[in-house]
Amino acid sequence: MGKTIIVSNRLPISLDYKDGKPDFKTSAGGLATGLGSIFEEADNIWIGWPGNYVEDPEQRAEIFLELHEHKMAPVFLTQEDIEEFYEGFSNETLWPAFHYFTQYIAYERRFWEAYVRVNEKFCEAILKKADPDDTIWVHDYQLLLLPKMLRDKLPNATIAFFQHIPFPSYEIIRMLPWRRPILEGMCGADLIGFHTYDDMRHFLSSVGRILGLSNESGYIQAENRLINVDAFPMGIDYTKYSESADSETTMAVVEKFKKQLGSQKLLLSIDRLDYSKGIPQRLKAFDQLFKLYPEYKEKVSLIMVVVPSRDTVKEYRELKEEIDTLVGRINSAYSTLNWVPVHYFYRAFPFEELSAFYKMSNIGLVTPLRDGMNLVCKEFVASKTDQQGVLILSEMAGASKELQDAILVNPNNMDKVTEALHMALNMSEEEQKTRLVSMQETIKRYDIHKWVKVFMDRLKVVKDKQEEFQSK
Ligand code: GDG
Repeated sequence: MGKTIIVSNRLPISLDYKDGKPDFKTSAGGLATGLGSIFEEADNIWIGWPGNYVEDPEQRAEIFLELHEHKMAPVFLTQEDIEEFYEGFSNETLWPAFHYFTQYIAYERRFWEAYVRVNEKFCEAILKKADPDDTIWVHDYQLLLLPKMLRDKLPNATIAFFQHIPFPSYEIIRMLPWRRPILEGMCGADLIGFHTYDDMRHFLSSVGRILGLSNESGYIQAENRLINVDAFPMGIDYTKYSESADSETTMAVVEKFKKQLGSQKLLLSIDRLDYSKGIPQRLKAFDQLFKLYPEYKEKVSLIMVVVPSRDTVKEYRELKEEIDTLVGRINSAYSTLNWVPVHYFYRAFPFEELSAFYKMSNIGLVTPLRDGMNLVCKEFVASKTDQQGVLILSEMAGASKELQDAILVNPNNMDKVTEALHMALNMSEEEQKTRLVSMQETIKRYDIHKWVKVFMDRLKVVKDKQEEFQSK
């Protein structure tokens, strides 16, 4: 049994410089927490980009050594790689395509060439560390070609792939000039995981129609290999959120915030700046609430956190302007001297403050137009330790498949979102509790640790089947 190598575009760290020396902070994101149990074992390692452009070879060497101490290995990207592979093909071609924003897809040959080049760079970095019997777990859409590149070099390695964003219908995939190498790249893995059954079905249908490979119960037979494809809905670190909600630190922050805010009911929305998140649509539905139900004026506020992201890209800059304008319009129309309808923050908050927002808000408003899973809604539910609160959740988020006790809405249907707000604001305490208890049971049972275990257990089963198949 070899070691496990985790591969993702970004390493789970943030890199700064203090007095000219690299200074790392490990980021406690969901993936890092979940994979922590595997990552910390034996000689397992994590390979990825540290997230900055580092030109100086001496600095690179320092980073290399420092990361080595943390069982990580860096893949360094050049300015060109960052622009063409990361911002280009990953974020301007695959991201919009996979989220059904076909009008935003960039069809640039140089982006594609950079994507191939950087996937090869990752492959080389892995080959320096990998032994033939290692398990390599590749994550997400920036590295779709990597499983095949690795398979060509390490035919017997155990290779898994998990896609964190949606996998769209064949009708979208067929639009991409590079559809074939993309699907072939993914099929280098033994196990391919998605968040939902629909993503999985879309992938199998594309593989069938574009590569001509059929499947039986999620097993694709490709030349001399079996590939298993399935849905593994990702969970959160439930205990971290539920415990934090009741911690002294969080309670103190809640207390402080409440004093500043007053007694109005609070809606909460937290997203990275992205057109897939449906932020303008959400604001319009909120605006309509005051038009249809003026009695909510001065009684309800929206806390809206938008985490800065990709703001070098034109569509994101335009989206930011649209959000700024809408918030300005709503606030200027309804604000009074002691009440503001939208508390809008274009920045990230420390975990304790995020936790306080989850704890103190009455309604979680999570209405993406498209989302692979969406962890914010699960974190909101886990933080409701007093079992009071209502989740309004988009049908287009992967999480909606599990959280059927949320008020589910089509985020494009403004009237329905406004009605959902009205319903949530009037829901009895008893109903809030019934719905939350049911959702909490689900999220607690399928937490991030369970997700990793189920995925890794399946990988073993697939590998055994593979051996059986090849020995026939
Ligand atoms: C992908 C897929 C899929 C947000 N604001 C702050 C903050 N956050 C944290 C949240 C949450 C995370 O960021 C966002 O999680 P999402 O699931 O919404 O989205 P991504 O991780 O960007 O993206 C997505 C996910 O992968 C997992 O597979 O669900 O569909 O797009 O954990 O809490 N954290 C802090 N301050 C903030 O202001 N500290």
